[in-house]
Amino acid sequence: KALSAQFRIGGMTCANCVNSVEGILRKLPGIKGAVVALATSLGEVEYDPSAINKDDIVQAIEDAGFEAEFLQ
Ligand code: 9UX
Repeated sequence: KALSAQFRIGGMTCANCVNSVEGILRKLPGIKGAVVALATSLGEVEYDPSAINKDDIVQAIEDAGFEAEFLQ
């Protein structure tokens, strides 16, 4: 079953950043959906916990040059 989790993201300064973060997330295995909002610096992913975990998701975002932290 897919889980959904919210994260705070740092380092996004324009709309293209949003597109690139969403694109990175959507290409990861186990990600069912990803949305990121520039105005609030918040994002939400829907993911399959048997395929990917939160640490992997944070790592992928940080590898792209942003910061990320799950809210819970
Ligand atoms: Mo916009 Mo984001 O020019 O890394 S793409 S700042």
